[in-house]
Amino acid sequence: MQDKDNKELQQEVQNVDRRRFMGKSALLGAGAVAAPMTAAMFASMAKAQAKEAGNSAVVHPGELDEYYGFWSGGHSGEVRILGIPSMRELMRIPVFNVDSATGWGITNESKRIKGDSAHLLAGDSHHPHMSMTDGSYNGKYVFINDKANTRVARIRCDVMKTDKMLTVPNVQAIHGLRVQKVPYTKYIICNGEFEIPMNNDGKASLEDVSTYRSLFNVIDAESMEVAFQVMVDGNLDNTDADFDGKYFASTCYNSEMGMNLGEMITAERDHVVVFNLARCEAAVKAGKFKTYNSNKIPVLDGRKGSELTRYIPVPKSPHGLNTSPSGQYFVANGKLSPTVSIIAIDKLDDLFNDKIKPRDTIVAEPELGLGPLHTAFDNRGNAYTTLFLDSQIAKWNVEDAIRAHNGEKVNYLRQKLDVHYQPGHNHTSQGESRDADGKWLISLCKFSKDRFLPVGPLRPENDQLIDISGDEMKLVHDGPTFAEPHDCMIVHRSKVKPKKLWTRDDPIFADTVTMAKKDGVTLETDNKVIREGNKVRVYMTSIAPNFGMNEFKVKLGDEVTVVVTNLDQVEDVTHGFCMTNHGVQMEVGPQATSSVTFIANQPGVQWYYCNWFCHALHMEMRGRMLVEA
Ligand code: CUK
Ligand code: CUA
Repeated sequence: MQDKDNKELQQEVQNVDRRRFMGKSALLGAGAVAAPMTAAMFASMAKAQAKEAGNSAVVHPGELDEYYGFWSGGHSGEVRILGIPSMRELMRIPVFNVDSATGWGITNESKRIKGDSAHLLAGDSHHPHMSMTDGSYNGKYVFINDKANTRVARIRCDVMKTDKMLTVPNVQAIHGLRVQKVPYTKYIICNGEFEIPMNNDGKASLEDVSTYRSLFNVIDAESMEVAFQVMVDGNLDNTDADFDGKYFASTCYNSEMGMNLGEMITAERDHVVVFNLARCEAAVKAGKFKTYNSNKIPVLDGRKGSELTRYIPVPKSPHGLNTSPSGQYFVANGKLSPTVSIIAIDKLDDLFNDKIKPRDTIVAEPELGLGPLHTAFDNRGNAYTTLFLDSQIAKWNVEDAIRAHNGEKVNYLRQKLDVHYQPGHNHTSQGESRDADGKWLISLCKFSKDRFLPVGPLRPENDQLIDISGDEMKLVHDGPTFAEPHDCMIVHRSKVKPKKLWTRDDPIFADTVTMAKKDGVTLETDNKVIREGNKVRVYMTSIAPNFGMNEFKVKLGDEVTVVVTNLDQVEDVTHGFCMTNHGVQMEVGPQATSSVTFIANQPGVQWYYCNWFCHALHMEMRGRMLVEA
């Protein structure tokens, strides 16, 4: 299946190349150049053309991108899908926000998924990461954290909708998030960043910071429940997993447990905390845990001296933590230090068996420039580190950095490229998986300054596309983005298989189907009003350009639930439902059911209409709610 896709893609790429080449030579032929082209000229031109086309950022109208890019939306709370290399925004997936277009946060289905946090209107999403099998993306889920409200959500990639959300207990502000890579994504790992008292019930002294803790969280990817948590010393920041299924590592700042900036940066060194998965699972099984805040989640003690963790000292306030796709190294990015620390993963067994000291796992600390935040990798042994203060990407060679550390005279720095401006994360095509392919690099720049037309005091950010396929990095595209993508991941399109229509047994609206059954309603055929006291359930179908019901009657003050089932089987024929003057609207995809509940608080005639353009008679697709006073 995948091979077939790759073949198809290759064929397409060849066709594109041919078209582009013919276009250019035709242009040359038609121009004012009178001298006839020699065969040699033609050949060298073809060669130059072929090299350029090998990694072209041009995607012509009607052509498809080679990669899906999943972007976090920062404090917009959403996730976005971009096509790479065109950088065209393809879709927005509302997650922690409320979305007017799709009704996310408004419909009953989305409120059920949001669960105990459905009343929250805001979020701060930083780190989108796709589930993996044996270190390769498997196209099943994308997970994302909410720093603002301590949540983790899951997006189902077959429909590109959020299907699970969890508020993580015992911690505050989920920050770094990644997935277990090997043997498969059984767990999502994420960091509780802000330290809080254990228990945080306001009963003990809040001034006594000695009870404040930050926890590492291990969440079951299928059930989306917390499997266990590990208490650490210091504040956790970013995290990543190895390619052996054995270790997770997190950067850890504020080992001082300071409560203000000055106190947080006094120590010369902070840590990378390494977690031993097998030992943690065994400790949970053996019951060696405590519980807090009246919930049952096992909390293991992974503070200094524990069997479950090791603390590797690194320069103070490290930030990004990235595993090299070869599976050999964890790279911790210095932030305040101009260096990154390279940890050899094959030394961790010895570290956990106390045969070596923590610092013995560090095989190099190359100096790269000011403000290293995050590192990405290609498939040729090179790393790309964002330098926030220098506004640059440093390209360096990992093995050369290790040789230099061992005293050899080699220059590990390959190139520094100016980016615009102040980059945070960067990401290479498939670079966090085994399938790093060294084609594209995205630099997520926090400021765009002079790069775009001014649009008022608030400016867009700038996600820059960089061609890394050659010896030199080349900036090829500026991409303005709205607040505030922190991170992205880039997956080959052959790995993602979205559906074209919903299936009637989809779990996202299964509870609504159950409710209809209880009311004796068959959603696919019935158009019916069910009254129960002052609760009214209105079931209707839709087929372009008609709702199954042109009018229904309720009484002023009734609680009305409208359930719409879209019977259209045509790809892309999405209907909507909006009740005028009631602040509710929703998307109803082909073959899906959506529902929304509101109070009929205005007397008289209230029109409802379809708000997703579906048909030449889309404007006529409407009906009346008759509200009797
Ligand atoms: S953090 Cu934002 S630039 Cu939340 Cu991944 Cu480093
Ligand atoms: Cu149905 Cu527009």
